[in-house]
Amino acid sequence: MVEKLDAAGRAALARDLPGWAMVDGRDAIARTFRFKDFSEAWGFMSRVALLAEKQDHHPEWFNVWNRVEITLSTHDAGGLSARDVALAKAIDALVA
Ligand code: H2B
Repeated sequence: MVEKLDAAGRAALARDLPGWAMVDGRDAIARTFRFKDFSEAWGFMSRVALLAEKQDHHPEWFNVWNRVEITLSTHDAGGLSARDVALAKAIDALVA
């Protein structure tokens, strides 16, 4: 079982992951990414997929053309954990 993020971890979210927001009604964070076109969006998704496999932690996501919406939550924890924070930071680094 994976531990849920503690109060300090949650307080750090706004500071460390300013592009991400809490999802209404769920213990999850989400961010929307926009690209020039589908090819750029798909390239980004491919890089995220490799990160996800490396971290054994996988996004919930939705893509329409140049837009990629990513939601992160830890199913094994029933909510946010440090794994979501680590993946979100790695995803942010792809677009930094
Ligand atoms: N991804 C996410 N988002 N949450 C999980 O709890 C999770 C995962 N668990 N990827 C991993 C895979 C688990 O199912 C495997 C067996 O390690």
